[in-house]
Amino acid sequence: MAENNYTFPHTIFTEYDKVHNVGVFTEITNHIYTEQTDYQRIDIYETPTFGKLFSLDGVIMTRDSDEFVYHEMISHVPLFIHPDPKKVLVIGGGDGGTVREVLKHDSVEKVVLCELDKKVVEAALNYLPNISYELKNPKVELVYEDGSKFVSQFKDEFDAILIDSTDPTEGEGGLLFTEEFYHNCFEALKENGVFSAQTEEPFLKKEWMIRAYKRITNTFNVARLYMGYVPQYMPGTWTWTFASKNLDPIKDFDPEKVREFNKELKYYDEEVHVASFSLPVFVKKLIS
Ligand code: AAT
Repeated sequence: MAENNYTFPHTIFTEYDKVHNVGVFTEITNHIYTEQTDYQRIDIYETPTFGKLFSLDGVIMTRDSDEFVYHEMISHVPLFIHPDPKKVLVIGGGDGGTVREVLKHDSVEKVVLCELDKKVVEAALNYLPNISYELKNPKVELVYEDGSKFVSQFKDEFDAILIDSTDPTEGEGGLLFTEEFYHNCFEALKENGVFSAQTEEPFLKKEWMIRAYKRITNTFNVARLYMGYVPQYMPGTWTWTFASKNLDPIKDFDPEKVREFNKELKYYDEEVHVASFSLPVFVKKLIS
């Protein structure tokens, strides 16, 4: 008889979706940090398989092993469409992964990061150095407030706005999924402005994906949903929506610019850019 070598791990992290009664779990070797802030509970764990794992209210936000997928896709898809992005606003994303990717574009002179919860930035700086290290870059300005309020004070200010938010059902994330918010982002963008927002996924969260996509479509002249494989977010695929005042994510895309890019990328390239806008049949139906 085959020997069963499996021993149940002593300590496990569980993310449980109470609406659908499904979840994921992973062994943890160390609970590095925990804090209940004014907004949410932050936890950072060490795991043997995925490196550091950062969760908010028990939901995985990012982890070392595969954070590059989400952060590259939310940043490079819009930034390679803009002819010369100089001033970028990131809303949410206090871990710093999106800011790190944005700063790979040498044209960028300033990144404003508007994160609701200062404690997320502090925890990331202390415990997630691989993700957060560019938050100390002098080009970065850190603002701690609700991004939906912050963005409403600008007009024709930014070349790109990236919405790296929690799910709309978590904490204050819902404030970053309203049509009014998307409209204020539109107003805050310059003429050639580009935009990208995380817009949930088509298996468990299709209602929110459709809602977010439709609201962005109602607001911007150009809006296109794109997809990627993001194993850290159950069930494993994710979507973002590219939007702009006039630039098209395919017609205005120059693959040569990506081929000439001299920074290391692990997921995004000129082929992935184009492919990510080719949606599976059921997703096309959902958003049609
Ligand atoms: N970079 C991947 C990590 C995140 S975390 C999203 C961040 O958005 C959190 O730090 C949260 O504090 C911040 N946030 C939430 N609401 C607001 C708001 N109204 N204004 C500014 N920041 C906000 C994204 C994870 C995606 C999860 C997908 N399942």
